[in-house]
Amino acid sequence: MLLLARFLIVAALIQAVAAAERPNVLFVAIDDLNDWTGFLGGHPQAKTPNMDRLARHGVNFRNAHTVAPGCSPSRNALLFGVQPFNSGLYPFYATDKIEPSVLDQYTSLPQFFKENDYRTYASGKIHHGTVWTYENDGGSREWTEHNGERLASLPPLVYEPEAGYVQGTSRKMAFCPTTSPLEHHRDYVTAQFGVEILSRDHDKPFFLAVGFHKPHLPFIAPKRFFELYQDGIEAPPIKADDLTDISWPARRNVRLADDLRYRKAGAWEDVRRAYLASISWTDWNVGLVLDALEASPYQDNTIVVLWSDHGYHLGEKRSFRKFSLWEESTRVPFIIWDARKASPEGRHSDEAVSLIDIYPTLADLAGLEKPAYVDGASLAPLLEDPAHKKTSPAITTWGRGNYAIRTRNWRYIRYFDGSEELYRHDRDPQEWENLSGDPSMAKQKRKLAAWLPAKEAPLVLSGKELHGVIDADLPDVTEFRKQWNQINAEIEPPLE
Ligand SMILES: [Ca+2]
Ligand SMILES: [Ca+2]
Repeated sequence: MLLLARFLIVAALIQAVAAAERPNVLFVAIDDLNDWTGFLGGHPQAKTPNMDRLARHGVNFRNAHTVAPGCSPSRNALLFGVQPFNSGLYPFYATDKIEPSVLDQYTSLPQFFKENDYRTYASGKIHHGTVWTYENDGGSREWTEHNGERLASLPPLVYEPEAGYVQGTSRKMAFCPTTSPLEHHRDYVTAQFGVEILSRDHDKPFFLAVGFHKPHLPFIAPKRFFELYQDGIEAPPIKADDLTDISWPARRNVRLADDLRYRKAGAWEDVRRAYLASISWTDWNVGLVLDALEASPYQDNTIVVLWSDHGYHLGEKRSFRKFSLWEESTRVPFIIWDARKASPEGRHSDEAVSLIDIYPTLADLAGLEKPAYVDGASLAPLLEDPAHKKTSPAITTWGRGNYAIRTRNWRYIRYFDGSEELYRHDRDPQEWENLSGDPSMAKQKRKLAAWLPAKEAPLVLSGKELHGVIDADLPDVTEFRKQWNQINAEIEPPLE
């Protein structure tokens, strides 16, 4: 009996020590950042010294992909740890309007840490919409008050077809410097919140989420970040007739009207400059938080994970923004730095990984058991040894029935109607030549297609918002084809 009691005391002590030594998590979310960073090299002029430093310290996942190329489905998948084809959360949602029975099946990542005796804090954009699971939800909620941008002095300039820069009513399409004080920028306020949390004494491990809104539209940033890009801005490689070898559901993911508008206004260079300025501004804010971590007592016991919710097109495939199953949309910056372990600088992995892996990875690194339903796999073996080979691909979903399978060297896309694309990255990094019709590729295609989801959850209807896709639930292409050929008439002959 005495022995048992002693055993139980020792076991409880071991558990308490394990809890006390649990790592903190600094969770840095970025909105709409593609590979135009120093550490991914997607644009030769991009200046991101702070994120580059983090990438050197940690493991830089250079072939990382979003779960879904839109803010809402990407974040729902990442934060609830469930693939869209398992949850039915394919398009955008007003998260607070989703039938509670749907989300009750899942434990959001911050909630998971909270239930495991962490303090949880958040500022800025983490979920797309409201899901409150943080310590600072109650009380003053002071941080949420800063979510609106107070940019009184922002010139309301937008691009309009033919007119170029005009006075506009919508600020969403603004591409210009701001002149307001730093404190009026919500990303600065978000960073300051992170800095403040890192300066506190914590009695428990913490999960601190800081979510930056930039470089999401409007592309606005303080003037000094525009001044970093005064030279001519290099255009990404674009193939003129790139869209002739893909299907109509694929073309639906192109933003042809935006491309035409910027061509006519001669505006693409300004748009790209403003995007780069917004990236450097984001990087500067990330740097404030990283500096605070490095100056804090938590530096040696914190896991930093930095990710963007999806990539971005800036004219490639005649498209703008995200919402596609191609590399520009799916590839994301993704870095994990587990500061508990001394590691050589500059480690990276080129294995295809997915943001769905974040949940199981963080649970694993914190020594916690993930909920049974959680999709993805822990990346701990790759953090231990970045040369580790992975067998499973990264899967991206865009509408029910539309999937991209990305491996180290291949991208295979299949749309709900059976149409396909196949790209080989060592020879065609821009994904220009669709090889899916090549008979010699049949075996390769079969191998990749074996990873397509075997089952698809039905679309969740409650709370559904933007559903801008042609998929198994919105399959009709007739109207879209007509629109496309109208918009495109000046540039190309009609496509069948
Ligand atoms: Ca986004
Ligand atoms: Ca093509």
